[in-house]
Amino acid sequence: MKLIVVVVQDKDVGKLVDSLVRKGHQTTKLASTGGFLREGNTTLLIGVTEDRLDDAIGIIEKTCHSRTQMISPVTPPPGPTDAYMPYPVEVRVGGATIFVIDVEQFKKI
Ligand code: 2BA
Repeated sequence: MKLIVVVVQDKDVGKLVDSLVRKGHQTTKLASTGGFLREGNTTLLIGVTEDRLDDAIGIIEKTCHSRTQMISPVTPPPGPTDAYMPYPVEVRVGGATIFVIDVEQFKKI
């Protein structure tokens, strides 16, 4: 048994959960916040048997898209600030950040 922990953009999550459930994968959806952008994203927990792992990851790969986002630095850099000109920086936010963890025990009571 494996546990997939996947961080995805909110824009992709509806379609992703639909596709996973349609293929019989059970999921738990958690609201999360990225440490860098400090914006909402979604973390899914997906428990799968090993023979179904590739199928679940394939669905994630097919459904989640990376996008670029502009962010404006709000904090001036350390040191003299006279010449500080905050300008937007482009950040590429991934389609999905996937962790696969071995599950020692799985029980439903
Ligand atoms: P955030 O932490 O909000 O990061 C959003 C995007 O900002 C990242 O996309 C990356 O392109 C960029 N970024 C993050 N830290 C950066 C830094 N120190 N300098 C420059 N750019 C930086 P992704 O890498 O696709 O990550 C998307 C979200 O997945 C992250 O949102 C975070 O919530 C989660 N994540 C990514 N890597 C993780 C990790 N190793 N552990 C836990 N969560 C992770």
